[in-house]
Amino acid sequence: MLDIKKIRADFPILNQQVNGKPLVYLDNAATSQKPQVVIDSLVNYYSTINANIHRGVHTLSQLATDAFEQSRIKLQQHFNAKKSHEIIFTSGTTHSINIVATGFTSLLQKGDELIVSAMEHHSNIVPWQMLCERTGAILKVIPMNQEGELLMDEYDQMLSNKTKLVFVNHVSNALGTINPIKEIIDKAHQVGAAVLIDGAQSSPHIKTDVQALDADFYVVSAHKMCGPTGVGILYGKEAWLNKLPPYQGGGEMIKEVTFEKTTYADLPHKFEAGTPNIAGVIAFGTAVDYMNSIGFDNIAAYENELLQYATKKLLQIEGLKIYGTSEHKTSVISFNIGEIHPYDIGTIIDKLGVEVRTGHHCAQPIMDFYKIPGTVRASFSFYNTFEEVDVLYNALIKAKMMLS
Ligand code: C6P
Repeated sequence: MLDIKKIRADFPILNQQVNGKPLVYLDNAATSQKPQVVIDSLVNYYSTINANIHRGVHTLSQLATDAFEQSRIKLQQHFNAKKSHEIIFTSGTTHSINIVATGFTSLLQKGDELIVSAMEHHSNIVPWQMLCERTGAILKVIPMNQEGELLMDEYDQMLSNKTKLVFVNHVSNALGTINPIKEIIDKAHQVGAAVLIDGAQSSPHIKTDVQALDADFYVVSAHKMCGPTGVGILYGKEAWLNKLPPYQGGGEMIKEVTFEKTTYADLPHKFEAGTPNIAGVIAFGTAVDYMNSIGFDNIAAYENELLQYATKKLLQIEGLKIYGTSEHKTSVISFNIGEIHPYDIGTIIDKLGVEVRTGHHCAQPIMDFYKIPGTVRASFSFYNTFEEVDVLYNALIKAKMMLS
């Protein structure tokens, strides 16, 4: 199906040793590795067309602007947005959510209700809590079960004509659960609420059609999709983006400035004040092309095989408990072994070349739910191999022996 050997050759970082052992990179949910074409795209921009965009009549500026805008089209096509100006370039998911949360300040009243899920990353909790503090709106939480699945009946009960906004992740970073976002969106729309979907963890695994979903906002970080850090998108329906005020004032987001009154530029520039991450945006387009050349169906099928194999293998370790056991999940395994602290496991297996994330994964409410300090999280990408799962397994056996 996928030629993994060939794919791995695209990622220069994978071919190295860490602590004297071959690198086994299983922290893809934190950030993915970058193929050579993406690295080349960054270098080519700086070595051949580096100039500020939308500003100059000179040739370099026009070449840079064309490449930047070409990337917007690529992102529009990838997520099937109706219009290219519905794609706003941001510094990442966190920035995108803050644009929307801040923008809603003037659109809410005291007593309005907002709904979040129990399995969100802090980025999709804190900006909304700040919004509630500013406006007097009330935050309600869709609970989850032990498997790490949302209780949809409870969601149904929460919705009312007071509900103004619902924000949930498409995929949980700490559990891997794929949430039923189409149902969540449709039900919210029935009561007139807008929906923001945090696509940070779905975008590396699932090709999303924002029009088919009917999402009002969909937010993504490039660095989890083989792209560079410091860039992402806010997709918003045109009508919503027109309704929201700009987030930052500055250059490029204006139509006309006088000391008496400033008028704002049209979309997308209204939300893109200042010089953006030009190289990052261009390389994001390259990353999306790269992932599409492999194919999201192929990626999902292969990663699911890896997930099934790794789950079976890891469960052979006595005392290992997996958090997030939904049937619908991406290639993330969050676990603990007995009472051993996740940090200790992470530290030992790092010495064996295995890189995983440990801790609360910026999702403390999930850890509180399970009454644990954190987990060890192994997150797999399409360039990982079955042999690497075996290396992880052996490293965990060793860590368990040393720590028990
Ligand atoms: N999760 C993880 O290890 P930024 O940092 O803005 O690119 O993405 C924030 C974010 C928002 N939502 C979800 C679901 C996420 O997983 C993340 C980032 C990383 O799980 C780093 S904390």
